[in-house]
Amino acid sequence: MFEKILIANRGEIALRILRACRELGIRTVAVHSEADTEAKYVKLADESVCIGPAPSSASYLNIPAIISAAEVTDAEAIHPGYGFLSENADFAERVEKSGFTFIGPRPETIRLMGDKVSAKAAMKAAGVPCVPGSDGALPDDPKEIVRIARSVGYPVIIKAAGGGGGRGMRVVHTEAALINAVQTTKAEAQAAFNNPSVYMEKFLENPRHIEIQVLADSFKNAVWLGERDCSMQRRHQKVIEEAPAPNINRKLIQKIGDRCAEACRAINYRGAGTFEFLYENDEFYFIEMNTRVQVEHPVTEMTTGIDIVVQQIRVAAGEKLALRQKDIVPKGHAIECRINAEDPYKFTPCPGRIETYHPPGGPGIRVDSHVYQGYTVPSNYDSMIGKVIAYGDTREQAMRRMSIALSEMIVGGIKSNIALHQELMHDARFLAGGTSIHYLEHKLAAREEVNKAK
Ligand code: MV4
Repeated sequence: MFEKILIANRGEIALRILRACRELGIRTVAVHSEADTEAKYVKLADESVCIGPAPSSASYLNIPAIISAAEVTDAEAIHPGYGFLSENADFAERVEKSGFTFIGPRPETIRLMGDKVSAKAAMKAAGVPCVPGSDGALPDDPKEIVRIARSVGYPVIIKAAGGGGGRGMRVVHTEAALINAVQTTKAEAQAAFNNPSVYMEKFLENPRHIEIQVLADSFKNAVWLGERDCSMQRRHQKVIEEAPAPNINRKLIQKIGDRCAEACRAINYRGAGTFEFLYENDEFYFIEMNTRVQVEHPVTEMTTGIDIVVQQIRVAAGEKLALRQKDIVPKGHAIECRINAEDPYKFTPCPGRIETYHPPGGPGIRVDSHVYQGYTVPSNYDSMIGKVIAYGDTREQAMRRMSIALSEMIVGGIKSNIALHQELMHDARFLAGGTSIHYLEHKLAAREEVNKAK
């Protein structure tokens, strides 16, 4: 096992990784920007190194500074967390070339999944069901593009190979709009990702976002840890996640989960990963794979009892997975609310000093947060200040416990989205389970209409 790990991230996930290291008896190095000097995980880490000024481009994305920090502190491995450099294949490669272990998949795997065209081709070949569409990147010939769209059937969606997570996509409803849309998406893709390659899929009008968590070691052992429903989102930012996904046939999920684990073995996947699917009319369609630990990993930890971050570190250190698929039997229900420093209905970020802070507690409540009373939320990074996770025997109990937790929670001095979460815990359609990716935006738009009329 490693003796020392450098945590190349900030905020709640830096603290989460630090806790996993503690449990494994591994010493920690926190790297931080000038804006994060007072952060809790920086104080808790065995060592800390300031790697640059507040903007992430100069600190958390500063590859030479992070590698130098690992060199001067004698760290053996680097955990990238989520966001920042976590899915940057060049970073993973430079970490390994400098003699450190990157806690994540091999750089080639990150590259394969980073290109959404190659990711889809690999998953299709491995037997994972994908959204019907073009076989690979679209050709240049407009006649060919028209022919492909006719065979897929309108509406279609044009997506950038270098995109993902909602960036670089365009829906096309008619043949008249097709070629222009492809040209525009290509130009945008070239500008944003330095890669003009685009592909086409059937556009699914009202799907749910369901994802499968996997874990794999370097010896072709792979397991899946159940699914998460992340449909409650706004502008591609997830707001609430839960496990298991309500109102879906268990046999169907079993089949898809087994396919994901099989695909991991097929591509020799290593580490934690997530297969993202759209789910509509009782069918699953793969769209993308994430090669990192995700914000919402705790709901899976609560339902499986497996520490995903500890497992990431173990397999990166070259251990064999000790988990067997038959022993992974998710139990109960978990739900996570992302707590953001923002206006609960206008969504404008609200950084600043937390004057009062009272986190919730009680049976089944977990709080993953790095903040404390007197902490100042910096304006340089995203607005998430923590996550409340509620576990229960049933979905109803988990939601009830979440509602109690939210009612106890006080974050004073700055605005937070706690009130929005509390409203959602009592939303009849959400309580029924199975709302689509468009539900929250439609609800908020309807709310706006009512407010205008008043
Ligand atoms: C889609 C889609 C409908 N049909 N693909 C957006 C994020 C990226 N991961 C893929 N996305 C979508 N791809 C097809 N063929 C709708 C979305 C989408 C979406 C997906 C997941 C979660 C939230 C979303 C919000 C808007 C659109």
